[in-house]
Amino acid sequence: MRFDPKAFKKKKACVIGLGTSGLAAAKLLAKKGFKVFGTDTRPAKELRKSLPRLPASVTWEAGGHSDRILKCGFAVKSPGLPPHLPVFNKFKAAGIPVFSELEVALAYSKCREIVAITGTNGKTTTTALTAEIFKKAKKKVFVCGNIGVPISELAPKAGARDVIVMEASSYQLEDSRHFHPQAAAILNITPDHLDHHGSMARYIDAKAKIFREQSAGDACVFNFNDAIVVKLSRRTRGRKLFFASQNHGPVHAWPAKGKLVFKLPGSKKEISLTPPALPGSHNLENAMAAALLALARGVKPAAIQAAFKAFKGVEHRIEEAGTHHGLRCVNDSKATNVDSTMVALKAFADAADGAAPNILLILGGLDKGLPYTPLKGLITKTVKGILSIGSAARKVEEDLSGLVPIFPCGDLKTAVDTAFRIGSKGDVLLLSPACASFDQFKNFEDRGRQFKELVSRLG
Ligand code: UMA
Ligand code: ADP
Repeated sequence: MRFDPKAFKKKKACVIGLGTSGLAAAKLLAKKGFKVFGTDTRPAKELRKSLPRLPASVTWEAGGHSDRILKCGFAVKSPGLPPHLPVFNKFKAAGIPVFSELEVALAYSKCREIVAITGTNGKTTTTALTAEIFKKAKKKVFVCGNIGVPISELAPKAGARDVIVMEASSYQLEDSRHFHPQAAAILNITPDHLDHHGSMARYIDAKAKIFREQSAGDACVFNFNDAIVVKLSRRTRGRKLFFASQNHGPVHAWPAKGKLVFKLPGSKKEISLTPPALPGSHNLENAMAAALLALARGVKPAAIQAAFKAFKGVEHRIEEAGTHHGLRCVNDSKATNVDSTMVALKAFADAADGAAPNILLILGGLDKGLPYTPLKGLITKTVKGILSIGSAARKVEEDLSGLVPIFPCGDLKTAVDTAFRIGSKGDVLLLSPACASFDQFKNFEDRGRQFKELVSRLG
């Protein structure tokens, strides 16, 4: 069932989860005249602190989801809640429809141009760059979604001629049945969030929802070097656009001689652009995806080139944090899984061009249940010492033993201290932890900012 506000007029709305997106959805629905009941598992004391002033028509409960939820006509699900929670069985048994926050938000948007980006890694960077391109093309751009700004907050403000550039997580996509972006991209798919989705097949199916409602007039950008993504591309009805690391097969974007080359289907003309000045071949992929999305929507190459030139990357993604105490410090706190740490090490390996390993790597945090062993090859090539932190430290030490010296540090401050003690001039101190942050920090941003503060203070 599609969320049709008129069909639920005078019904009470239940918002499940009062985090960033639930709160925005509650405010939106209250503004649209609904009585809203919010429910959250966090204790009232904690919740009260994080709830800004809510409209009077919003009531809420804390500490769990009681049967009061069943007095509502429909429910809105926050993206992070796993779909197998008992609360959703209750709604199902009572015949109460549950909608995703994304679809409720878009039901109130006039916007006719939605550009959505998903993938296991690279979503935020590609979303930010895509938004920059549309801005250079003189469009009014609304950037929202998993990037940190709830869709409910921004999408209703976008007009018919504006562009919504959305970072779409697998959580947001999984609950969406009618999501229809005019241009979409799937950057890559590797195992992640399997605890939430239950299996790799379900994770892939969630990602596939980004193009499920597309038709021939729409475009979907795929990574030709990712076997899972290529297989998935066979399921789209939209126009397929592929980017790849080389010009082979049916590809529409590839790097060549320091440039990015684009050739759209049906066009004989090649467009050659200078890529953004960002580290690593993964950022070339992000740039190709962003440009293909824009080209598919008719943006002129000059606007793309201007955005490429201006784009400086996003905080916490292989971000230079200054040279302190002779060590070049790099904050890659957003590397919250093994794949993204591999990507960072590969970027350093490519730039080092065979030079001796000089990275002191801070690894660890909250474990995500996958092995660290895939890092072995790149660690041998690039890393001279591992500084282990967080609750995953023991597993990191076991999985990576015997390669390079490992310094069990426990926490970030000790890791930074140790690096300044053991490091030599010209070494790189890299925070690219391959783990979530929630064991010792509020989130990855908090971890990254603490790292930057520590290196500048202690160094
Ligand atoms: N909660 C319940 N019942 C439960 C479990 C949780 O009530 O059984 C409550 C929690 O106590 C909390 C709320 O639900 O108050 C959390 O909701 P949520 O997990 O949907 O998170 P939000 O704060 O709404 O933030 C979400 C995204 N978070 C997740 O999907 C986990 C944010 O992405 C996003 O920026 C925000 O919406 C705005 O769109 C963050 C994220 O970590 C960055 N995303 C994952 C990732 O990138 O890997 C997917
Ligand atoms: P996401 O929003 O999907 O987490 P980000 O743009 O925030 O992606 O990047 C997070 C991390 O993922 C980066 O620090 C980098 O290590 C890695 N990464 C970025 N882009 C790519 C890509 N295209 N392919 C693989 N890994 C990437």
